[in-house]
Amino acid sequence: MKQNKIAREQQIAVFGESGSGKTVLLSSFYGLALEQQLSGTDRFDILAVNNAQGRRLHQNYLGMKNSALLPLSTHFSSTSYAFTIKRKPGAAAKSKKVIAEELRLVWHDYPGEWFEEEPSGPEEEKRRIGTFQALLSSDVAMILVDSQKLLDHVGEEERYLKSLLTNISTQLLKLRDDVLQDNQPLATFPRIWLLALSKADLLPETDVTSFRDLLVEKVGRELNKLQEVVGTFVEAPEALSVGEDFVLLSSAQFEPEKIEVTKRVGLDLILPIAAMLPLSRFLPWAQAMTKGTGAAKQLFKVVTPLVEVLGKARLPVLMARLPVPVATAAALLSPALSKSAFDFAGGKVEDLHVQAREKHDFLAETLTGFQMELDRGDEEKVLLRGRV
Ligand SMILES: Nc1nc2c(ncn2[C@@H]2O[C@H](COP(=O)(O)OP(=O)(O)OP(=O)(O)O)[C@@H](O)[C@H]2O)c(=O)[nH]1
Ligand SMILES: [Mg+2]
Repeated sequence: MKQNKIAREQQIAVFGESGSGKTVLLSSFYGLALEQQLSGTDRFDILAVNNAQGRRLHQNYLGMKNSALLPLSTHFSSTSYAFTIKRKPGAAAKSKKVIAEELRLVWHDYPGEWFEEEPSGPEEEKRRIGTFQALLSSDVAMILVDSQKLLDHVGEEERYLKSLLTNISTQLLKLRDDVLQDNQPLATFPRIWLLALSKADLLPETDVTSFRDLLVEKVGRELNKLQEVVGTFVEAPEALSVGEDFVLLSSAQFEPEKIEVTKRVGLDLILPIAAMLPLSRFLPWAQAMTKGTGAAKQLFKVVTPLVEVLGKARLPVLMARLPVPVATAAALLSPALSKSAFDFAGGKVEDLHVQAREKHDFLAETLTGFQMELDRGDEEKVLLRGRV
């Protein structure tokens, strides 16, 4: 059980320059979760594993909400925040397997200045390498594109966008030798790199399609370069999606002397993105790989616990839009998930969600809820998935 619990941990690494909104995003996410305003928090609690960290985020949030105070820039130190997603106490728990029902999210916050400045000494350099190793053990990475910077560069957006992406590629390359041991590519590394427009409230006319178009038009080459750089880190670089998924984010509406924390965009998508994108991508990738390689094993390791939760009947519904034969892929995962199970036709995520709730199957209810949230994000043009 313990092993399952840990395997259901999803990590997200958020990359962005200093001032791009990383800490505000994390603080709003947590504050809204505590106030049960985040989607799904009527059913589950999101709790910081470390109380002191949780209190600091909550304090940031309350400062914004009540006094229009902004968190301080994250200098020198980096921190990983772990959250557990737990069924609410009192919500019908059929069994006592409460611990096994947890999901976990680890969110890496780090000082954006690290992408822009050289380390101040050997100790800081060591800390940076350690942080990058932690960041890079995530399955999903998100690069923040700052709306404020786009506004500051109207008509010459490519200058800002090029420097943002080039800096990330350059920093990754610089750290490559320290992160890779003996130049061996890694099985575990973020394979999904989304681009997120932060402070999207500043660009109300921009929907996710125009955000994607802007990036492809202005910095298509730099995105290809980033993909190439990321590819040098990983085993099986064909199993990567860099710059294929896009999302809009706004942590609050910032008005003079008032921060309206209830007006936000995309925050409800963060958990679903961290949990569900790896599931829908990794399975077909793993299937295409030679069985038994480190990368294939790692991909299976990430998705197996989720597949187990969803069960054989639910999987094809969630993955119906995948171009590959899911049945074969899933059969590789577990002999129990035999092909015949995947002949299950029709059915909707919504129906499965209701069924899971009726059965008090917390994890299945949560994961199908996440999938519905992603679909809603598509419809509202806040999320654009390269492959669904
Ligand atoms: N309009 C708007 N402004 C935002 C939003 N999020 C952050 N900001 C502004 O951007 C500033 C910087 O945000 P932070 O979250 O501290 O930035 P950071 O990425 O953590 O920066 P470092 O810690 O220096 O790496 C905030 O003080 C706000 O003024 C948002 O969603 N909308
Ligand atoms: Mg910060």
